[in-house]
Amino acid sequence: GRLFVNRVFHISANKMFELLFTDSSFTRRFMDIRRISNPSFTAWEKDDSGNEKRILNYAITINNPLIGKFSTATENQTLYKDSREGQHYRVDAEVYTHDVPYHDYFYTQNCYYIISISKRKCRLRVYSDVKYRKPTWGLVKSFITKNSWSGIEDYFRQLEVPEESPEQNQPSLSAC
Ligand code: YK8
Repeated sequence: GRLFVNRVFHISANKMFELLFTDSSFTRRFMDIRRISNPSFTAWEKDDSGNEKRILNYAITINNPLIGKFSTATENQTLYKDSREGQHYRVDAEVYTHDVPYHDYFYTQNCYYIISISKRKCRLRVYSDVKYRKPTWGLVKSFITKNSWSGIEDYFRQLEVPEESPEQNQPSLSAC
């Protein structure tokens, strides 16, 4: 995946997890700012492997003149069991956008890492990748990747303001 966010925040790891991955009025306002509407969440539920899963459905406003203004989306999130409350969390999210061209060809995978630095500080890292669900022609593939990357970049830009260790804030390629 590609590293889109790598930043230190002045809140605890616990708080960051709460803000991003629980259903609260704060989270709903946060989504609102991120142009996400009509969210519905299932609760976190343990599966057979011991990881926890939940499903989100929502509508997003899209900033791309090639596509319609809205799309519904489904996001499948997995909280890995090796996460330690207050210490580190890893959540993978598969985002399916249902109303964009070629929607049945691809989805986006986002990996979120929250790492505690101190009582009131944590680092957030987010890696994204475009994944293909079936064989896709070169031309279509480059069309999808190009539009996906620019959309994801646009979306995460607001979180990518360098604050500390600026040398680590450059987007780069790395394993997800
Ligand atoms: C989540 C990735 C691609 C998609 C979009 C699709 C272009 C289709 C290209 C055609 C619109 C909230 C994005 C950006 C919509 C928003 C998604 C969000 C930001 C013409 C071939 C939604 C994180 C997330 C992941 C993937 C994003 C989509 O929390 O370009």
